[in-house]
Amino acid sequence: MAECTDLSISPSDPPLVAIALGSNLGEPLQQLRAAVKVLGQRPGINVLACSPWYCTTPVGPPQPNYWNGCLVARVQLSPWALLKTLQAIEVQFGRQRQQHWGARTLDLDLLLYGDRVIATPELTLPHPRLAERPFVLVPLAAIAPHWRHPLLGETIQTLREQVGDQGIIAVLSDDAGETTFATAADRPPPEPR
Ligand code: PH2
Ligand code: MG
Ligand code: MG
Repeated sequence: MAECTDLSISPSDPPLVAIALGSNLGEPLQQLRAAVKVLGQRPGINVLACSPWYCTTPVGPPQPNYWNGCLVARVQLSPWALLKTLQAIEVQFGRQRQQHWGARTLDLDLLLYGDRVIATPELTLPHPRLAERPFVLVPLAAIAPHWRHPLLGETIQTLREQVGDQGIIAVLSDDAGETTFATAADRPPPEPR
């Protein structure tokens, strides 16, 4: 008889997941902070860490700059149940089905679910573009540098070093309450005296 036992999840060991957050419409920072709170209030989702927020240049069609961040959570939901939850929260925050790679009030992307590798029409894990995107790897490396990409075998920190800082304009730490600009050129001009 064919065995069909999934040993990668056991009830006593809820898996860690990494989720990317992005917004470039409405009040992005307010929406992102509210989304972290809403996610953490959902049954079966325990948010363990949230990165600083990064202002990033848009990838795709012309549109406003994004604010991006990542969080790590422990979940007691299947990958598909978690995906449905993320989609429902996007809708709750006014997300419209929009242009491919176009502007949005809230984007929640499931990046990693433990070391699971999944390829179905509705869900691909790890996220297929995770290793290419500074706007994902820079925040993720801030909270999960040692997590290994289950297909590439490299750590998030190594992948982050490989992609560099392209498109990262500024970083805002909610703890420090301070915005740091990535390059002098992105700094607003000083106030005239
Ligand atoms: N998301 C997209 C398309 N382009 N660009 C940046 N900088 N950040 C994003 O989160 C982003 C994007 C579609 O999900
Ligand atoms: Mg996205
Ligand atoms: Mg998305």
